[in-house]
Amino acid sequence: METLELEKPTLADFLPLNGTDYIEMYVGNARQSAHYYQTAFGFQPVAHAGLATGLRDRESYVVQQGKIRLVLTSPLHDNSEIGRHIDKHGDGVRVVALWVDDAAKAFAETVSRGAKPFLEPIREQDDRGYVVRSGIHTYGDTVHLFVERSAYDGLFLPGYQAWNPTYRPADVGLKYVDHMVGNVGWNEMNTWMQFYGDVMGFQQLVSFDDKDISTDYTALMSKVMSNGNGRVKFPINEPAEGKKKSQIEEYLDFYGGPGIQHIAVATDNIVETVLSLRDRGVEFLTVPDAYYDTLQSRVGPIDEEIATLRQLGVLVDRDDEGYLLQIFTKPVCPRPTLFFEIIQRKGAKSFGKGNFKALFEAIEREQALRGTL
Ligand code: TYF
Ligand code: FE
Repeated sequence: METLELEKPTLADFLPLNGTDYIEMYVGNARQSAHYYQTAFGFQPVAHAGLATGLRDRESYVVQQGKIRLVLTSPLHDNSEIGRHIDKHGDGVRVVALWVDDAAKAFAETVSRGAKPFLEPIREQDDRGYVVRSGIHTYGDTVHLFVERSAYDGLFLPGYQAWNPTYRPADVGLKYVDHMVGNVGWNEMNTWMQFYGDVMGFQQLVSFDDKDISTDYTALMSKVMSNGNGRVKFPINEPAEGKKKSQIEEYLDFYGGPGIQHIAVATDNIVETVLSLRDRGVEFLTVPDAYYDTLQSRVGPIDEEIATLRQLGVLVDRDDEGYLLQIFTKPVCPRPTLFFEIIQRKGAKSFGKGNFKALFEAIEREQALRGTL
């Protein structure tokens, strides 16, 4: 069973965060990516910036579902910072933007604690008010922007115009970003735990059953950092030696270094959400049938029909406070790098790590049945 505790008593929060503001991905074809997130994932069109708004170097589309805002950005010329990011990483997350009340203070507090500056506080304005943004580097080529928007009531940011296509597939019930996971290099997990602790004032969410996590099963190590109010949670993975090549090492090889591995988005009806996503062509990791044979005894009574979860491949895990349901998409790009997790929490505050062991054991039971173990 997992129980989460803050490691230290909460100190005065020098970096208060209201939540995730947006996630910006650098992609080869922002127009087609935006169409994909509309069509497959049910994101709604919001705003656009590019040649039509006077930009010369990039084109961006903003789509939103619940509180989840994605920005898809492509370069308009060669030799650009965006193009180099795509060449190195493939499509991937460049910016994890955090919503703050004071972007200048967020910058000053984090830089004074050792953050590498990415963007000095800058105020951008249009007829809907102004936004202040600032930013710092984190692992790999990933950056955090701090977005202050209390004096702004426009659609997204100054410089963007409304994007109002008639094509608007329905949403699929996605509500908010639950967590975003970073993969870092061999033995780098503690460095980045310290970064989120010392530089950003996060604390570790400690869980009892992941004592030096399930390396027997998964060849990775993972710890979770959370900001003070719990609205921003960043699990961090590093590879470990195992029987097979670590999936984290594979990510690092294909991504060309550390970066965002998955974006976990919450729903309050995972069965309906996953049914819609499957209808629209989103592909999920398959789960060995044997996983469901022991599910009831592992997690106890749950509201959902196990037959339904089995049919969809939804996973379940329990901790001291409740349970959670989760499912993972296949990577959303050619490289085995970025994927999405759909999660529904029913009290549980953990991340489903019991599923590593349960999945591993299910695979072994099936191998034993086939006589290949
Ligand atoms: O964010 C996390 O740490 C979890 C990790 O079957 C995870 O999503 C990965 C696979 C799995 C259960 C949990
Ligand atoms: Fe996750």
